[in-house]
Amino acid sequence: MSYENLLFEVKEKVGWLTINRPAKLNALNRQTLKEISDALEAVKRDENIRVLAITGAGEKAFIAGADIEDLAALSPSEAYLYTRWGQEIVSSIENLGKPVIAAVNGYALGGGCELALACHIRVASKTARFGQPEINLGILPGWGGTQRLSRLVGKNIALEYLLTGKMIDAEEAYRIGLVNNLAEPSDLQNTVQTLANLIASKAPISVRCILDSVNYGLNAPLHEALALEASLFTVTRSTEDSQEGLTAFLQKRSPAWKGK
Ligand code: CO8
Repeated sequence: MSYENLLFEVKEKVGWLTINRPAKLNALNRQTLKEISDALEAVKRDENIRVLAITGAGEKAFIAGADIEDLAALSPSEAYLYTRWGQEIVSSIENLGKPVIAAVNGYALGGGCELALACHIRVASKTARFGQPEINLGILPGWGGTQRLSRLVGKNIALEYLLTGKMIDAEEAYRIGLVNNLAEPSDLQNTVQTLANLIASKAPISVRCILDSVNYGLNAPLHEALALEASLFTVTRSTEDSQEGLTAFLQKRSPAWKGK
């Protein structure tokens, strides 16, 4: 598939989706959002891709937010529909059914921070800067930022950043648990590829069930989440791969996964 504002390549079993509008700091306009949505569908269907990594083109930005020119032209009813559409696309990252890692190579602001928040893991370059500056535009983060940032770093810390619009540098992002890990800018892609390869080497159905257990379980009361976990445990235990994994351990050899 060819895109106007995205680059896509597969390295080993890892898909790399690069937002490619560097002259606009990879801001998300309608065309880019549509292409992200199409690319996610393609990744979901492609059995050769086990993990998706998302990054931004150029050295300056991951994604500097929704395209402000687009936002300025919206009527109130269009704004509602645009917010909901963006939320659906961002949520489809969280619900892709495959692990998604944000390789945050620079500014991750507004909708760019929100997109990173919907990824399952975030690795940032030491030069990355996060933030929800919507307050400075007289709006609010409408692609999940008020919810996912609060759930990830806690209500008090999230509110400080949401209410001030202050940028969060990479060290601070690491300190508050917004990112999993930091890398030197020149080493970011390798770091993410290594992490993604490690996940891609695991039993595929276990990977999927762990994602589902955490994703859906965290939004449920604990007793329901534990019941879900037990059901998914039983799903994994019914796979050929679980028989292989348990046997391989006992035979002191590496397992060979089939994804069955
Ligand atoms: N939208 C459109 N264009 C942008 C954006 C953006 N979000 N960010 C940067 N650009 C453009 C600039 O306009 C400029 O274009 P041009 O060269 O044509 O003038 C180019 O990118 C380079 O940017 P700067 O010259 O500003 O670069 P600096 O290094 O001086 O500054 C900053 C970098 C600090 C990142 C600065 O560009 C900035 O503040 N950008 C805006 C950040 C922002 O406010 N993001 C939040 C946007 S709102 C949002 O994301 C809401 C999400 C929910 C939407 C709900 C839908 C209804």
